[in-house]
Amino acid sequence: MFNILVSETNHSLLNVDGDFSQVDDSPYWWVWCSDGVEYSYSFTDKGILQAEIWGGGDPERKYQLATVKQYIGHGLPSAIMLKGKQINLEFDASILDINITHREEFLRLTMVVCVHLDGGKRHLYTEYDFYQSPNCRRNIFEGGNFRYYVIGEQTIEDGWVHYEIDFTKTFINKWGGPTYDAGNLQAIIFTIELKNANATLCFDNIKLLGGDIPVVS
Ligand SMILES: [Ca+2]
Repeated sequence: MFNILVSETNHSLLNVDGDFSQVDDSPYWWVWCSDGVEYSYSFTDKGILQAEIWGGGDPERKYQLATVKQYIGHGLPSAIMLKGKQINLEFDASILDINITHREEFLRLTMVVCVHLDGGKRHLYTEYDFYQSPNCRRNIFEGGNFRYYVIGEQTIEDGWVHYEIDFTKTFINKWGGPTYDAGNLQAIIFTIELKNANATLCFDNIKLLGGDIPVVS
């Protein structure tokens, strides 16, 4: 288990339906995939996203995307200003299937947190990878509006794996405190990046937890 969580007692749950217990989960979870990606999903008492693409797709792109996300007003509250807050993120993930037999494969399974700056003019993506394929590991670099952590090397055999992330600490490590204080959390996004690959990802018990940072006087 990846755990760099600060133990906090005053935190409250910020997101709705992280356990997929609603009769209709669609008001809280949104599925989006790149053109050319074949995909299917189901929301029962958990979320399942299956995605695949073989050949085709945009030759200029290293990979395509399949995503399931909660965003402001859609599973998340209407605003989450980061300044003065400590935020933790927890989730359970299970990889049901992977096929990366193609020589030109690319596959990455990651939980992404999107933060907006300047009223949405800039989007910063902090990504927590729990699976990277061999070609992905060779071809992944930080830069621009994207930083990442490797929080696991999960396999199908692992079954359900629980992750706990201190979002505040990990964000500040990558982007700095002033950027944190200027940001607002916009979305949490289960993401499959893929090319010439197939993956089926299962997820449950996603908890975005926030509390006030105690003021030291
Ligand atoms: Ca559940």
